[in-house]
Amino acid sequence: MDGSSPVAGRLHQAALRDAHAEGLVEVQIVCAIDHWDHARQPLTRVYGATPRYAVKVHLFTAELADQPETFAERSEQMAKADGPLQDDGGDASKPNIVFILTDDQDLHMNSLAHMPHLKKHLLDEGTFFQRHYCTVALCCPSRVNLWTGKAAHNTNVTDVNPPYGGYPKFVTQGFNEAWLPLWLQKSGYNNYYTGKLFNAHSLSNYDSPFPSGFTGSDFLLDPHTYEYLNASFQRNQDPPVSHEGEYSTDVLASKAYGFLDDAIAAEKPFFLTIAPSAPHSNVKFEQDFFHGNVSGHTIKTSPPIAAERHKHLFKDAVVPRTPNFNPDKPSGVSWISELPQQSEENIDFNDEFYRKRLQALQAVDEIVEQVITRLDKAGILDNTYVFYSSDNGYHIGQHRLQPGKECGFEEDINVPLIVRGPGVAKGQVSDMVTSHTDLAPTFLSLAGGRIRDDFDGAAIPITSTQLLEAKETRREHVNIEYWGFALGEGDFGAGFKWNNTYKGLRLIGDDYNFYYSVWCSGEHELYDLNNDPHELHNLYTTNHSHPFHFTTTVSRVPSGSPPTNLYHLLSRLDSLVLVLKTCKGRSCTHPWETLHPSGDVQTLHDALNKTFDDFYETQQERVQYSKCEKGYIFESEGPSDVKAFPIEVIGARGGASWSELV
Ligand SMILES: [Ca+2]
Repeated sequence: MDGSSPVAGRLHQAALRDAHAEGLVEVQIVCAIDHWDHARQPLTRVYGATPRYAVKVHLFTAELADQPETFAERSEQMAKADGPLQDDGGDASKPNIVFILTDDQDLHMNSLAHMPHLKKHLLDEGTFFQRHYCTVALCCPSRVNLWTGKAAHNTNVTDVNPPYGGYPKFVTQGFNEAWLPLWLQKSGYNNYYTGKLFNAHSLSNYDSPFPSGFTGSDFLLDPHTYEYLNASFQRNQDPPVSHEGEYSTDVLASKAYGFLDDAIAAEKPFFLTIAPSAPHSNVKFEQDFFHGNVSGHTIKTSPPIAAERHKHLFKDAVVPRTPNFNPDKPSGVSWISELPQQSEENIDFNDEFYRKRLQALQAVDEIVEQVITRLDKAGILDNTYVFYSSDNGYHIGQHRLQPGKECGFEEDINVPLIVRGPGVAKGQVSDMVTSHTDLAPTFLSLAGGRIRDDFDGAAIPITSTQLLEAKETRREHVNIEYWGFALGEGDFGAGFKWNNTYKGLRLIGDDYNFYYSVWCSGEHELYDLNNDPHELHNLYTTNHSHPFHFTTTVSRVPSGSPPTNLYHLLSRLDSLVLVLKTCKGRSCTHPWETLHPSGDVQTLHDALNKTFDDFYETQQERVQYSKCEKGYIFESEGPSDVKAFPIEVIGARGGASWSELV
């Protein structure tokens, strides 16, 4: 092996040992940072997962590889010497970022197909990430997850209201001093935000304290956040202003354009978030709701209200009649499996609810058009990334559910993510598995900021080059979490369902596509979405010795992976949830490494090797709760100790050679 040649690809602990054994004295590695999936942890801690920059790492002696502290110190010196990973002041050449974040917008009921401006300016001009997920299908926990880059079990903001969530909980958890706007400021960005920030951010607590990190802000405030014709906005450090009688999304649009003008005039890179409440239900709260009386009597939900100019649209639109729409047989587990089939009157009401959501989205679609037009007119469109997403998804009628979210079904967790900007492929669809936990690292990467050690996600490869490079190494899982209530919205909603506490796992490979969940009630779900895309057949309820055959919907991949059975499969999925339910940092992005520190296992197929049967099936504890809680109470969430597979049992490299590893 030529020690002076660049080596690209996987860097492996075992490979480093081999390099040492071969007497290698210098390795020069030049690769995009997303290739560091298999690198030693010290390297990742130093460099983060910033895909924009290529880095050079010199290992002057192979011995350094076995001395993590020295290794990290040396690497850090080089990171400083390399320069671009350092935070800096305002650099006008840095890209601007506009983030349009809607509330409760679905991906699975075709809302995007009813937004022509979004199609023209974002889908046709950018990349659509069709496997993007929120990790908590509820507004506030999802937004805190998104703005901190941390899993909900690490933010411990798991509800919309105190004691387990809401803006006050965000503050007491210390995140007003540790979140994306502050990190972007450190990278020289002006930050602007208009719209909904968090739930329970209200007329009474908007200034205690003010959200930190903004050059300009104009927030929608509770209790009027979801009243389309009675919104209250609160600008910078001014008192709140009522906009009763005006259309909320239009008020928000004018504020967004004002901030865009300010941002352009400042001649500094900027990050502008536009967060309308559309297409969320129109909600009226009674005062008691905010004083702990959370019930169907203190919250009144009704369909969203459209702007007058859009009320005539989509007269024939109905909720897509997918196989899981109001099915003849109940589906799901827990309270979902007890739902009655919906009556014609109920379905008619829900179809009208659906039409009003599409209508309410039209004012958002106009914002998309205006933002692009204004960026173009200012001559900065080519240096601006535009992101479009929703805090969580939405269901109407699937699995007999009334309008709402809070479930682990695809309708609720698989949300739109569209990105356009420099280097982003136009009109492309990516099947990369990504989540809201990745957005803070993504934005910070684009801003040239230093990736934090405690991020539970990793920057999303967004350019065509990055996507290509990440294809073989990007992870396959999303960690889904939920605590507390589910709320059926609308006239037939029947209020709150408690004990909606569960942990879920989405796992997607070339020939598998699973959703696995464990509920606080002890119930489980396993759906094979390649064969059951609408999640109607819970495989967990069938005999676990039943064989399982892998199949693929990807034409380039032949089917025919070795058959296994449900017992083998479930033990691996459950163990992955055991890791993810308390993961921090790298163990969230690389959970297989916690189970297999040698690095030999990177995918479900690797883990299904028979060598590991006893490890997964008898040694590892199963995920289970001791009690259903309304928030994250660690003591009620059962076993959390993860056993690691000992390295020496199968040898350091699992039989792979140096050449296979690099
Ligand atoms: Ca929401």
